[in-house]
Amino acid sequence: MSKKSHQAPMPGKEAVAPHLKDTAPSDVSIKPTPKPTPPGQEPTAPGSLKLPNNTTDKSKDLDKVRVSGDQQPLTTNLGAKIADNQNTLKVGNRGPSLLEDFIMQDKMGHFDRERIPERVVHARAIGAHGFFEVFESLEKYTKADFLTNTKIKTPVFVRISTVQGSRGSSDTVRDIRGFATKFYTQEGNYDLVGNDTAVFFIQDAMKFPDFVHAVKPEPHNEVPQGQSAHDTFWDYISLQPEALHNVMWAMSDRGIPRSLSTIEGFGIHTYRLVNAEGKSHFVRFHWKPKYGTASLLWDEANAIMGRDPDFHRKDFWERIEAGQYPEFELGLQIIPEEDEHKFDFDILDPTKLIPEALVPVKKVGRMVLNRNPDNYFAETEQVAFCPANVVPGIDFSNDPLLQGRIFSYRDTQLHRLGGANFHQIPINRPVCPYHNHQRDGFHQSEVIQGANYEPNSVSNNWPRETPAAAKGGGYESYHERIDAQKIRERSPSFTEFYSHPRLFWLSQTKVEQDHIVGAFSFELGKVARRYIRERIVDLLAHVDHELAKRVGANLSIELTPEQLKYPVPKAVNGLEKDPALSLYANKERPVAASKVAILVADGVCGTSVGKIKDALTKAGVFSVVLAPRSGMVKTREGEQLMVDDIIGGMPSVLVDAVLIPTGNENVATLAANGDAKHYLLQAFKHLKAIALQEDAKEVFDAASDLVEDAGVLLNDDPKKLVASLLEVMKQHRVWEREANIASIPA
Ligand code: HDE
Repeated sequence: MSKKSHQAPMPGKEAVAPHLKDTAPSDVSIKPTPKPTPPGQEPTAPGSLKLPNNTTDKSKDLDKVRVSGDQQPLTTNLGAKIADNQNTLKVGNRGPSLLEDFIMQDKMGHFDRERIPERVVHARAIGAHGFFEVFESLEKYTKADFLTNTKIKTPVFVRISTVQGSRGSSDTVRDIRGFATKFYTQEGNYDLVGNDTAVFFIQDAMKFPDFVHAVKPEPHNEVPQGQSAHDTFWDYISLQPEALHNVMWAMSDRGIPRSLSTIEGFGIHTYRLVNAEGKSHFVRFHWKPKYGTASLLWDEANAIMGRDPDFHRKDFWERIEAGQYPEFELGLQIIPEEDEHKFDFDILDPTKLIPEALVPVKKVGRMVLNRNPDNYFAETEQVAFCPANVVPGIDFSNDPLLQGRIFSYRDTQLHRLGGANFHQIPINRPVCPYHNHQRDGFHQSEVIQGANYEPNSVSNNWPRETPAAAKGGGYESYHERIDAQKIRERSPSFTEFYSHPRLFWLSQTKVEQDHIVGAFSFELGKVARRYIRERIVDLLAHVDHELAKRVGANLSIELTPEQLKYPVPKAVNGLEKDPALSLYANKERPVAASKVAILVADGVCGTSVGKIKDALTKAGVFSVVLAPRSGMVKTREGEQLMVDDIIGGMPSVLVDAVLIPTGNENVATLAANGDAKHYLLQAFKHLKAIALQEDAKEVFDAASDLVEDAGVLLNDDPKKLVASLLEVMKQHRVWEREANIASIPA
């Protein structure tokens, strides 16, 4: 190599000795605006600065530890001001470096310890603050203050997660979503740690590590990330028929939600509510989304993984910033003790759901998530949920999965958060006082005064026990009478595995069933060992012959005569179908917080764009203006129109519908633009509504292979066009189109 090619570029004097002058100017004028910000229109900033009216006891508590470096000198962690943050201390400007450089050690030593162990499951998530309020007192069932006092708004922090993938995995993978809520009540923290499926994969906590090992990336090559489509997962499932019910849910559209605000949540286990008289009712918890249930299509979910792996995170963040707060109603299925054995299954079995058609869900309160965290690590990463965190009035059942969880979560936090004082981390601290004689440990951050044992007389025996009481008393476990032998055994009442998956399957609409068949076929197609595929098809044959035949056909597996004779499972308590298990049966959903792309180019009718945007905003729908180039386009009226992104930058998989306004030049440009034509092809293929104003139909025609149907809307009047678009969007997708899209090349 010639000497010349080795020559480093000669830096100027300023670059060799960069100092404060080279860093950002002190007058950093870009500040978060104290008003809602529609998606893509302003820089996203920490939400809590934006809306001072969403204050709760928890946000006030966090205010005490919020730190801002605004207008402050840069210092070491111990407060010494730093004069040079660019250069290590060296012997001469060409080194070597000196051990004495405490500033470098302070900075690097902290950096080297920035990571903590990620959660073994549920590593990737969004977090949000908000409040919960109960509609009317539930004192008939529980003495819990936050469920009986209608005057209070209980602060909450919610974390919604995927299960399999690590922290950096994609949002739209096919997976279960975790749905964990921490209620900061005046009687202590109550954690409802649930999922977006009504059931779980296994019946006993003992099996959890095996199940998780099987679903996680395989041990030899750590593949695949964020996916269950691999051998070890399906091997495990094929050997554990109890898992089949939850697998059905995961293979359904619920496995790929459109938004984390359009999922249902479930506490899964049966719990107990205990009232002031000590009477107990069994209960199952539900979260019902205000924005309805909606999912992605598999092809769309796959495309989003590449186009925007943070899709769900951004969507949730944007909804909160824009004031379209994710909201969920708390629902209870209450079962009197005397009805415990009324069902064909055991209500302690977490792989079985209690059909809503048998026990209706009583809506008892609502939770509004109206505030984004300020710091992902401090809040969403460090929050520590635990099903053992209960308050008086809420108790456990003997579900053997739940019993194991009561141990595992605290144990995992001790490891993950580095010691016994993780309850002092601000996001975990209760908002009510807490005192005891526990002391010391790593990172003790309180200076506790007084006696550290009990009973004591040196501090007059404070803090003292509080006797259990109807109100404000100490926690008292439910006095359940149990007369049994100590034994390691599964209850025979847990051993029927097929009637619940069948109920789920039969309750789906036709398109949902098609998607389930597609999902099984896709996942099993990735399983290299053919005998595992065959075992799963065999399991499916126990659920429903038709389902097994259809999945088998896609894998070239034919059912044997014996398999075709498998008896049809009994209907659950005589119930063949429950529409509550379908996402789309008889359900219209609110369109608010959906996103519509408006495709424009130079020459677009600016007046129409204005009217279209106004009509969408009025309905609470977000709009994004996309053009062949960033910045601005020139309207037909000669004005500048602000563009949110380029067409290829926000492909149709990231929006719910597309609209093209009129304008000769605009239409001609888009009709000749490959990105615009692909936009329509893909939107059409993904069953989205397409709205075209006047001559914009030419763009649709230019994207050949498309045929007009009920989801292709034409109108000259921008307001009427938007009105018809919103009507179609209530159905979420143009479902009847699905039969006609196989040949669309998108
Ligand atoms: Fe979890 N689970 N789990 N799980 N789980 C964890 O706790 C565990 C189960 C759920 O956003 C871990 O902090 C065992 C059912 C959610 O921080 C860990 C068993 C349900 C989250 C753990 C189960 C869940 C977790 C990992 C079987 C739905 C995320 C890190 C006995 C009702 C919470 C952590 C968050 C997290 C253990 C089964 C939901 C290891 C042993 C059933 C939503 O402790």
